[in-house]
Amino acid sequence: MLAQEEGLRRLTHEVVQQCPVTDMHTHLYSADFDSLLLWGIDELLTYHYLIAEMFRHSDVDTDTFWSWSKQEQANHVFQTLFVERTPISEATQAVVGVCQRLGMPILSKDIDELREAWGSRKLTEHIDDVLRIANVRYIVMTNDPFDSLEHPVWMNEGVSDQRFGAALRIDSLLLNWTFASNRMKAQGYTVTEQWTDANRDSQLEETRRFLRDWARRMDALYIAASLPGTFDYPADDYGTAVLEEAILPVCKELNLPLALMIGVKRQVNPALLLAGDRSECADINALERLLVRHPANRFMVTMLARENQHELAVLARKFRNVLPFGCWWFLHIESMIDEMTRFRIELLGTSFVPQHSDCRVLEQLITKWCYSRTIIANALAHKYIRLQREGWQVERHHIERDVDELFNGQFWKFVGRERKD
Ligand code: RAT
Ligand code: ZN
Repeated sequence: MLAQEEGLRRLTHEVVQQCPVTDMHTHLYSADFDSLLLWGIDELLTYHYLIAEMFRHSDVDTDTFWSWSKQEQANHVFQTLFVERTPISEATQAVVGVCQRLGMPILSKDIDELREAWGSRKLTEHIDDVLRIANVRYIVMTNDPFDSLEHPVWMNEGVSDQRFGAALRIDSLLLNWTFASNRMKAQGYTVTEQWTDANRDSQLEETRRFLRDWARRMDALYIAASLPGTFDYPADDYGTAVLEEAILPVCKELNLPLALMIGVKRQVNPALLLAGDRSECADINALERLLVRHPANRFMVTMLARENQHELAVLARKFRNVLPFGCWWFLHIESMIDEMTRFRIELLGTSFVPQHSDCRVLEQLITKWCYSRTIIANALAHKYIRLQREGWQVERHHIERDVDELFNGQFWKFVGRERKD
């Protein structure tokens, strides 16, 4: 590589590292939510991505494992994946990276030493430190209106930390009406488990009222649902009615995008609990029909199967009301982020959101973003060098503008809100 090109590559990495990011989908909470905010070594080690990997090596019976305390589970994961083996998978490497960057003694391979080191951290300062090291400026949570643990916050002062925003998550409204209707009923909405011709309109009216109330209460940035790969649209079921006649109208009325996370097959191995889901390929035609029929709605879309990624990027070229985002879950690995980011840039320029962290444990922000930034910078540098070879002069402010658009601008423009800087 010519010295000038090496300079451009280094400049790109520098800009990408320095640009604070908006993390548009996480499972993190602000400290207002008390025990819902997960942090520390025991939570890091019992992350469900690691638990699935531990079960591949260990003979421990699943019921026995789940009967253990969190600390005992963490001990077993640590022993299996970090002491008896080399932590080379994406999820295990991330724990090593978190410890190194926070100055925690991972090399001692002594979990009690790690616990002790974490024990000296004060949560409020720790949150500041993690966000500073990860260079994350804003975190979008995933907020479940049916989770009673969240209610004390929403029914009182709301979120006090301005770096955290809400996303109203409503999977069960589309996938499990029995559960959703009973929870809605308990909150005072007049709905029933059974759909009949006679109650259809009032069920939908109450669902709209429920969505409006919660979107306003949370000041939600968007409404979100994750869906199976078998998602079909339109379908002759209550799900399509709820989508078309409740969710999409409320999104339009409140000017909110709908985030669809498509391609998860839940509980293929229920014995693994949260770790028991897998990815499944979806039919992109369902999404296409949704976009065709609802041009006045905005959709943020991520898909879980690798097979769906290229066609999603192509579809996004045809519909500006869709914003592809992130490399989700099993795609949040070095090789997939690299592949997806490259062809997304090639097909979409800067009109997508390259990554979200999906963190469940606070400290994961550090490595999930650090690794993603490096891969994204590599992909961008490659494009800038090629562009320069074509005769274009690439300057620092161009790179800054592009990276800011990818890391912040696309999201805030799409949600139609003022940026939180
Ligand atoms: O990535 C995850 O942790 C998954 O368990 C899911 O939560 C997924 O990201 C989702 O939002 O449904
Ligand atoms: Zn998620």
